[in-house]
Formats: sequence, structure tokens, C-alpha cells
Amino acid sequence: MDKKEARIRILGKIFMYTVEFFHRKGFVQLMPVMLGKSVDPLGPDPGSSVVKIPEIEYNGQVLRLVTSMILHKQYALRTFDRLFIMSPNIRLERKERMKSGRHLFEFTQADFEIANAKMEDVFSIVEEYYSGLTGFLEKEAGEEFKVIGTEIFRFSPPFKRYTTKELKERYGEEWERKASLEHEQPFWALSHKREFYDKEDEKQPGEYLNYDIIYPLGYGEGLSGAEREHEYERIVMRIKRDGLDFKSYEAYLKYAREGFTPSAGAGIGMERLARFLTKASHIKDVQLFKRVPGIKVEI
Ligand code: ASN
Repeated sequence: MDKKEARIRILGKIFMYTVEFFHRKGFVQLMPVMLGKSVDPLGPDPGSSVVKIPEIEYNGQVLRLVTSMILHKQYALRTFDRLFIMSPNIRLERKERMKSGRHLFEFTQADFEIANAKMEDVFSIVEEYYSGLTGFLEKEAGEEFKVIGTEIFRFSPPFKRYTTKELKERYGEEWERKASLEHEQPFWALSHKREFYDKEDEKQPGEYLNYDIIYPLGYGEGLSGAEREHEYERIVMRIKRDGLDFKSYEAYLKYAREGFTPSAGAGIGMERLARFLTKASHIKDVQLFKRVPGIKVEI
């Protein structure tokens, strides 16, 4: 086994841990969809550089390649209270993103959602997820880590929490990279101005009930999530404010009008987690079929 093979095997083991973890915590696993009528707009978000969301026409409908299943998760809460999906996402990022070391135009996230949950509920489940991962990998992937020559990272939650405002004050606009380099444990970055489905704090407009996990040592963002806007009027107001085309959200808004359950959730990038744990300089090193922005695919 060489290093490349070891990294790919470790990603598979992380996937296995993730599926088991969510089942054990009482989540229902749903299968992913790859096409949707309404999909995540991925913006406005300063972190997103998606050039377009591809559409196809099939059976008299316009279907879009799934950028994330966030809108499907809200729909799924009509049936299930705790759910997760190992969800492949397509995000056609600008080619400059090839240099970031952490962008892929196809990747998989473990995307979960919990009815009637608040941020704190997500923090505790996510921290439990990370703390159990080390022991699992010691048992399941000791050989692979030996080949790479890397100790298995010990997560020690609770992770520190900062608002993006605090991070900007301390590190400037490039806070993510700088703060990541200065930390030895992951930390939570709270309150990002981004997509319409992340809940705005009604008591403090301009603040958002959302969060990212930032991996330390320069590896950067690895999870993002939020409490959700679930009320029709607020969703419409946010879509308007973002200048999005209502036609793309007709299907979603139909169900929003019937009322969504309040919820919170997040998505954990599987390849980013494997990259961080295996100390790969570029995320492509955990993929056999490389999907790097700006680079032609082999097969
Ligand atoms: N999965 C993310 C969330 O739950 C959304 C995303 O991937 N853009 O908030």
C-alpha cells in the first residue's frame, strides 16, 4: 500500500464511521438525489465561487444538478425528525480554486438535519462525532496511518467559539486561513452572512444563527450549518433580499407555504475531513477520480 492508496482507504473508513454514528444517534438515512427542481443557490456567500448551476430538461421539467440537499432536507422533515444523507454535490467552482487545496467540483457531504433543534444541539452532536472518530480510526485504519507516517489527530471538544466579527477584528479579511494556522484544535466560527435558508437572528438583524467548523493548522472550513428559516414570509423576504430568481424556487416555496418544521443541521465534507486527518497538501490526494476546479478529468 502506498500513501495515495492509504488516504483513499481512510476516506472510506471515515464514511463508514459517519454512517454508523448517525444511525446510532437515531437518524434515518435517506438516499441522495442528484437532480432537483429547487437546489441550494450557494450564495450570496463570499466563500462561494460557483460559476453556474447546470440545468437539464427532462420529461417536460427543468432539473438542476444538486449543489447541496439543504432544501430537500427541509422537505424531508415533513416525514422524519432526524435524518441524514451521504450526499454527492456538484459545484462548478472557478478555476482559481484549484490552488486553495480544499476545493473539489464533486465531493460528498454527510448532510444532517434535526427537527426543532437549536445550534447548541448541533454543537453537541458534532463534537461527539469528532471525539469518537479518533478511536474508530485507531481500530480500523492503524495500518493506513502508519503508511502515511501521521499520528491520528485527537479531537478535544468542546471547541472554542468565535463570531466572524471577532475573527475579522483579530485576523482581518483573511481570518479563516490565519486563524486556522494559529489553532491546534478545530473551532466554531459563528454568524456568517449567507444563503436565505440560514436563519437571521430576529433579535439582532444582521446576525445569523449559523456556524462553521474550521479545522486547525491551515486546513480551514470543514463543516457548515445553521438553524433554518422555516416561515414562508421570512423565506420569501430573504429570497427577495438576495435578488434570486423566484422561478427556481417555485417547487420549494410551494412546500414552504404549507409550513416547514423549525430545524437545525449541518453538512460535514467527507473529503475535507480525510484531507485534514491524513495531512494531505491538496484535497485531490484523497480522490481516485480527481475533480479539481480548472483541471481536466481523466475518466
Ligand atoms: N449542508 C449545508 C447545511 O446544512 C448547506 C451547504 O452545503 N451549502 O447548511
